[in-house]
Amino acid sequence: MSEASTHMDAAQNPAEERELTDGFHLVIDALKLNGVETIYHVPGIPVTDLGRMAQAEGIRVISFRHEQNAGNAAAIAGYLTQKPGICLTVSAPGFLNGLTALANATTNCFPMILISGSSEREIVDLQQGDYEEMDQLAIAKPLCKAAFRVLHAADIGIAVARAIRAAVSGRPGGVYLDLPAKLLSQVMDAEKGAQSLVKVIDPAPAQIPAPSAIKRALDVLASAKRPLVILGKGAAYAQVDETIRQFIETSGVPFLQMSMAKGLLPDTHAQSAGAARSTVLKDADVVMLIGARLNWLLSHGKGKTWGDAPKKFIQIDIEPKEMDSNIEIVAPVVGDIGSCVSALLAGMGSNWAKPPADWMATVVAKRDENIAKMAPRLRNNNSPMDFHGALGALRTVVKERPDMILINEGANTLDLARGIIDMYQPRKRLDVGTWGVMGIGMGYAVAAAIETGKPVLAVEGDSAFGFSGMEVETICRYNLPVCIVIFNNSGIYRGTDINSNGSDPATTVFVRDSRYDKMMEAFGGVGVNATSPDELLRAVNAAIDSGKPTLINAVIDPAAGTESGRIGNLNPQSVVKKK
Ligand SMILES: Cc1ncc(C[n+]2csc(CCOP(=O)(O)OP(=O)(O)O)c2C)c(N)n1
Ligand SMILES: [Mg+2]
Repeated sequence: MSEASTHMDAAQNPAEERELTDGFHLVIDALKLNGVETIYHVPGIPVTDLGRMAQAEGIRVISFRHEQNAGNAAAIAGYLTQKPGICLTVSAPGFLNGLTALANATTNCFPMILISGSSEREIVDLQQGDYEEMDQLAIAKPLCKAAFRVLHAADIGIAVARAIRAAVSGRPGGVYLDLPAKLLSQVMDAEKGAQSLVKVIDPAPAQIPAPSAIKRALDVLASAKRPLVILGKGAAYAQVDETIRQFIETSGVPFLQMSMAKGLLPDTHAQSAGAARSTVLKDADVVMLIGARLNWLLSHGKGKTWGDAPKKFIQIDIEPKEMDSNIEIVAPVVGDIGSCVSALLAGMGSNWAKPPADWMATVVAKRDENIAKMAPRLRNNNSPMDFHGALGALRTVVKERPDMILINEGANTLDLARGIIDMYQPRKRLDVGTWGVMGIGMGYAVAAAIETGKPVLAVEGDSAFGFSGMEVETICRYNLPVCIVIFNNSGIYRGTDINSNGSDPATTVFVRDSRYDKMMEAFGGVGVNATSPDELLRAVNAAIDSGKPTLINAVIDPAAGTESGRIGNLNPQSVVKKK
């Protein structure tokens, strides 16, 4: 086209003289302005071009095989970085697939934003049967911290800002952002569009605890004869590792770390009561919870687990409603973990009296006794392996490579790994979290590798792995340094159940002698079949040294596990069940 004709076209259509932008670009610009570097995604109508354009504009867009895994990746990215992880999905079914991850993120207090495309509002609201019709906003609302829909391109900037602030401020959680298809192609003046964007200032403001609450907490702590501190993943999320270490060491109090808090202080720390859990829960007289909730994982703060000795609870949490959720909290401290722990530390001064020496001595004696009892079981080289032998090998690998990220899901595979594998650095253990949900494995593995650049070891029950297993292709496609170890005991809990009525296999058993390692080979990764702890150890070390995507099929005795791992007591019992 000649210059003259271009000029003439523009004259006939004055809109072309202005620079224009559209919904697609405003979403991308708003995310970039707020430091979003990665989007976890599955393409399709109406967001395929949004993903493409985001990639073209320099955002890393990781394309998954299922939205639940993309959502889990976004959630754990949020946990690791304190910035909301972004998951981008298509409408209705894609949205619902991502929603499980959003709900799980909210339950675990991970900041995440699920952005889903949606169908034509007018048709959806009249229920006239649009392509992938669904009132997504209404469905998302009860399952997340906040949910927003944007109808005008000029509102995209403020909507993204609100979503970010809602996700990370106060107690973090999931946020849903609904983008109808029409919005993405809406056009507006580029300059006005740029002016409409909002960079969120101080997205998670410090929340300073009241001095009186700090004094009350310290008075209770000082009065204790057998104090205990419990660190939860909220404490790990806060990234104030050094302040927490100073607080623990100045206080002289033994501590327990909840599953994902393991490694906040090394599990081998002199004050760690990890291997004396049941003793300290029963015998402590004052318990200080830091970023840990008194939910089912701590038996709601009452009952047999906590023994008969009267107890006082101090709780530090950013969410005031957490206090007294299950039992009375005598010293609630509301604020962000960093501000609260700093204030406690300042209030303790330099002459803080450590708890009576006989308490720490009792804890240490019990802990060391339990560790010594366990040691020989971890050194067995049985084939097929039992859980202890296999985990003994992995324990060594983690000890030698403390900055590696460990992902863990399953039942026996989870509960035993949690107890056996010591962690040495904060935020290195990522697992099933508050819900005990299966299916986080590969999503977490992908995001952990991408967000941290560290090698990832995913220790997976064979059932647990199945929930997200197709993402081994994603791991190979992006060539991520992920080593998956599948504890293959041919089933859920065990591989030995028998159906008492008919020829179908029992509900908890899988195909015997299956070879998950072949799945990895199908996509160009390395597959290994390991039948002894020694073989397993060698294979994991080789995988991590090479940085190549690797899947190790660890052959575990099908009879080795127990029903539901360590939480079999939660199963309801039938009085009429035939034995
Ligand atoms: C989404 C979801 N579905 C089902 C369950 C119930 N569940 C708990 S553990 C588990 C699998 C346990 O088997 P496996 O991963 O092989 O571990 P193992 O005990 O055999 O080591 C299942 C299905 C769950 N926790 N989450
Ligand atoms: Mg299993």
